[in-house]
Amino acid sequence: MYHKQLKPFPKDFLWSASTSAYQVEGAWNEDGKGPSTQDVFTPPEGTTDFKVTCDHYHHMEEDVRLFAEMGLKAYRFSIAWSRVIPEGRGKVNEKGIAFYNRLIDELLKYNIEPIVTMFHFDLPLTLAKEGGWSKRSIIEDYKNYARVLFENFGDRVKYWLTINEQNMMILHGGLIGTATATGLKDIYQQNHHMLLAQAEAMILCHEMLPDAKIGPAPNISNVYPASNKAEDCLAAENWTSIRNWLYLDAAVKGIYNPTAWAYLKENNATPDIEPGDMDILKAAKPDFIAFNYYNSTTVAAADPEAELKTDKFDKKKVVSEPGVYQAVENPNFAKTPFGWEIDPVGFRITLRQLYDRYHLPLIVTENGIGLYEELDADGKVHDDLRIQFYEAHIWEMQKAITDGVEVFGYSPWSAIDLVSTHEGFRKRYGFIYVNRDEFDLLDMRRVPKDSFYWYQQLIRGNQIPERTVNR
Ligand code: BGP
Repeated sequence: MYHKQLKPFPKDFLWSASTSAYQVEGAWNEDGKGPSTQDVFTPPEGTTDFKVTCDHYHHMEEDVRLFAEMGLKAYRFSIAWSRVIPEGRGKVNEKGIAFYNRLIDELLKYNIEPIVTMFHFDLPLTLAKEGGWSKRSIIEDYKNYARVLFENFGDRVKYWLTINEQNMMILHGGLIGTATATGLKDIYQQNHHMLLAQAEAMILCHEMLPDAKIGPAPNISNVYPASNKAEDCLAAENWTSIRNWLYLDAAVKGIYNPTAWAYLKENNATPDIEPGDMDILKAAKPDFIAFNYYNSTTVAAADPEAELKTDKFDKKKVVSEPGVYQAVENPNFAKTPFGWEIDPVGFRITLRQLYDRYHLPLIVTENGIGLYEELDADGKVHDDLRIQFYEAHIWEMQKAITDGVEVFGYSPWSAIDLVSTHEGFRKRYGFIYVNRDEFDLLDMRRVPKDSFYWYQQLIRGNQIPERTVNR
């Protein structure tokens, strides 16, 4: 739909930026922090680990000062479960609590709203060794962890995100270092436990913090059929249910999506559901949906007799399931230097699909472009591609708002350069450059990129700055 005039962004729109604890903090074994699964994850050869990253733990005040200079209205970060409760359950680490207290206070000093992800890919290793999300007792562990967070930070944190990208952990856990499953049945049992843990946290949050808001944070993307053939359209429906709605139907409506359930049945992978489980899912009501969007997906029908296919670069990533869907490239899109398709219109479509389906306010908790970058001869970083990427996506978000979608915040990835899930420090996402290489830590100097000043201007004016690029 073409609009002659776009609605302005709401006055109190949360212009934000995102990070996650294990990708940004470093200090992996300092001040009583227990190890997490990410601390023992072996990255692909030639890729750095998460032990230091951009050392935000030791640069926190300086980083927050820069976030304030950029004009951020909010900052989305995650709390490392094993920094707060080193073994995942039991003893609380006061120094961990103290760090997040300082971070939250520092943000509030500059009127930056903290948005907290409670769990972002870094399960305490002790729990993982016991079976992690496969064990039902983890629901109680997560609930107790949630209680510790609400007790300690609930007086200042109003926005809570339960679990980052649960769907990516279930679908691509090998790639992002979270997989511990022994098969499809086990992975969907883990998924069921995560859904229950999330539901318990939402219920507890509403009991303990009546003024706070809480919601899930999956990765959602719209799925195109490769052609207008009915079979391709059906494959797109299949994949949409398995990739998107399975997670949100459970989080919002407290039900298992029927198509996804049929897929699980077909694969003998339905989770064991105990009496009362579905009541817990139903009783939990999110206040909003947070979602991460990087790109769309395109799929074709997949012959039931065909073989299951994995990604040519990553054998752990399934890209085709016989009889269900087959991922294909979409020739209509340009790609990032890391091969991710760029689809801003798909972002608008995704926003609309989510709002149409669930009628809940939305916040975008990740969106961004990974680039190879270095300091230019003038000591700066001219990241015009990133500005173009954001401009195009924010423009489409404004169109979605004009379409009637309720969006209350945008938190791109990432506030500052950090370590990517599996492609190291060379894949930079930040508004702020950090002067280190893949393995050489150099001086860790912070240098605002051109996009930093562009975003600053956007936030000040609450609108996309005028530029000469062709929209
Ligand atoms: C999301 C994760 C983030 C982040 C981002 C970019 O899936 O929530 O943790 O890293 O993707 O992905 P990558 O780091 O693989 O480029």
